[in-house]
Amino acid sequence: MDELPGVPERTSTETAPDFDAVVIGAGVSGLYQLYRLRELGLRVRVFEAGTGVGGTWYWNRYPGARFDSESWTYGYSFSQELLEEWDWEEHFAAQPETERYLNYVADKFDLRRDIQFESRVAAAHYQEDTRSWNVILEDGRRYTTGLLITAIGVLSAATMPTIPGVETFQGQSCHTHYWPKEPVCFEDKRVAVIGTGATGVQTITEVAKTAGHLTVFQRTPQWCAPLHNAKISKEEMNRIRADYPEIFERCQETFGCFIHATDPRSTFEVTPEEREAFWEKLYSEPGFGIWMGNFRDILVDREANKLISDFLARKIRQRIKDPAVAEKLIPKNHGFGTRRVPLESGYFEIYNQSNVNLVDINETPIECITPSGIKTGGAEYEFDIIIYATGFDAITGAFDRIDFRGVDGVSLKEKWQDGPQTFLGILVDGFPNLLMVMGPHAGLGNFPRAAEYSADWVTGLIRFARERGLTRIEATTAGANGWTDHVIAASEGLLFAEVDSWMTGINRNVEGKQVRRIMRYSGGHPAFRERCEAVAADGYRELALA
Ligand code: NA7
Repeated sequence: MDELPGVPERTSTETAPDFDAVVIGAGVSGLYQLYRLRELGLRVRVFEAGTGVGGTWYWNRYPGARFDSESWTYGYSFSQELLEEWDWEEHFAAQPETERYLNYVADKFDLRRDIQFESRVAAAHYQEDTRSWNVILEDGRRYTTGLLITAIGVLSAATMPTIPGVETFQGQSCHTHYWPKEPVCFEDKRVAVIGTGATGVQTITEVAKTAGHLTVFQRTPQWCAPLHNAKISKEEMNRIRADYPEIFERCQETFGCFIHATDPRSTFEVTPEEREAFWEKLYSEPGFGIWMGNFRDILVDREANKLISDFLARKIRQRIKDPAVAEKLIPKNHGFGTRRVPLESGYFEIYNQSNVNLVDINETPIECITPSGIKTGGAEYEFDIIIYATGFDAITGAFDRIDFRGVDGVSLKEKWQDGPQTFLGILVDGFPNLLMVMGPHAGLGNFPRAAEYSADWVTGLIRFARERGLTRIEATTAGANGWTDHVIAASEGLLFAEVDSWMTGINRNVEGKQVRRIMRYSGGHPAFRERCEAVAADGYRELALA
C-alpha cells in the first residue's frame, strides 16, 4: 500500500486489509455513506476521480446546470444542525450553489480527511481467501479492503457521439459533463450544441443569451415543461425550515421521493374543462408537478397520455412564432413523461431569437465533424465552439468502466451483458462484500432522498454483520433472480418501458446498448423501502452471510 496521509496504521495481523471499507465516489451518496460508516468506527477510504467533492455537481458545471428538484427537498435530511445552518438561495439551485453546499457538508463533518482525490478506480478484484477486494486505481496504485461500496451515481459515464471527425475539430469543444472550471465566453462566437436532453435544454437556453450565433442540432425533441424557478427570501427559507419534517415525510410517501404526489384521479373521470384547468395549473407551477403530480393514468394509459401530450404540444405551438419550427420541437415518437421531462426556463422562446437556428438532423443527418465545423447532408456549418450534450452510458455505464471481478474472476460487465441482475439494487450474487448505493435496479427519482435510504440500509447490514463477526456478505442467486424478475414485472404496462431513452438503457453511441432493458425499479420508493425493511427485519436471512 502507498504511504498516504490519513491511512491508519495496521494494528492486527499482516493480512488485515488496508481499509475496512472503500467507497468509490465522493458525490451525494458517497459523502453520506462515509459519514455513516465512520459512525460504525470503520476505517474508510473514499476514492474520488475529481479534485473536489460533489460528483454530479462537481463535474456538470456547464452553463445553465441546475436542479429540477426543489432545493429544499434535495439537501441531506440526516442532520438537524445542517438543516438549521444552510439557507438555499433559489428554489431550484444552480450548480455552483449545490457544489458549495456539498463542500460545506464535507467541511462540516470533516469528511475530506478520508477522501483521496484524483483517484479513479480502474479495477476491483475479489479475493476469496481473505474475503477482501483488491482495488486498483487508474495510475496503478493498489489497496485492499474488506468491503467495497460503490457510490458512482447513475449518470456519470459521459458519452461522446460516434460521429466521424470529432477529434479533427480545431475550435473549442467539450462534453457538458466535463465542462471546464474557467468561464467560457460565447459573445460573438458561433456555437453549436448537439443534443437536446435535459442537459442540452439547460445549456441551449443559457448559451442563447450571449452567443453570437447558436445552432442546435436536434435528433429527438423533448416534452419540456416550465421550471418556474425563483429566489428564496429569508422569510421563505425560515418557513421551509420549520416545515422540513413534513417536507421529508411527504417525500418518503411519494412514488419518486419528490414533493409532488400523483393525483389519485384518472384523466377521464373529470370533464374536459376541469382537465384543462388542472393542466394549466400544473403548467404554471414550479417543478415536476406536471410529471409527478399529474393524473394517475397519464404514464400507463395511451389515451390519457395522448391528451396530456396534445396539451403540451399546444403550449409549444403557442410559444414558438414560426409554425414550422414549432412542429420540429414537438416530439412525435414518444408521449409526454415517457422520457425524463426536461424542465426549462424560456427554452422554447430562444427559437424565436434571430441568433438561434434549429437543425433537425433526422431531415439532414450529421455526416461528420470537420476541422472548422459540422457537415450535414444539406450544408456545411462553421463554428468556434461545439458543445456535446450527448448524455451518458446510464446506470450500468459507470460499472462497466471498472473491471469488477467477483468469485472465480467472473466479470460484472459480462454478467450484466443482457441487463443488470441485483438484489434490491444493492447486492450481486457472486460478488461478496460489494454493496451498491443506488445501483442498477434501485428506484430513480429525487436522488438524495433515495440515496440516504440506500446508504442507511447498507450501513444497517454492515452493522448487523460486524456485530456477529460475519465477514462475507452476498446475495443469493435465488434472491437476485427474484428481485430482478420483480423489477421487470413492475415495469410492465408502463409506457416508458416502450421508449428508447437512457432510462431503458439505450445509448446509440455505446456498443451493446441498443436493446431496451429494465434498468431501474418502477414500483415506487414506498414499496421499495417496505421490501428492504422486511429483509432487515427478518435478520437478512435472504442473504448469504458467513
Ligand atoms: P440525454 O437525455 O441522454 O440526452 C442526450 C441527447 O443527445 C439526446 O438529445 C440525444 O438524442 C442526443 N444525442 C446523443 N448522441 C447523439 C448523436 N450521435 N447525434 C446527435 N444527437 C445525439 O442526456 P442528458 O445529459 O441531457 O440528460 C441525462 C440526465 O442527466 C437527465 O435526464 C437528468 O436526469 C440529468 P436522442 O434523444 O438519443 O435521439
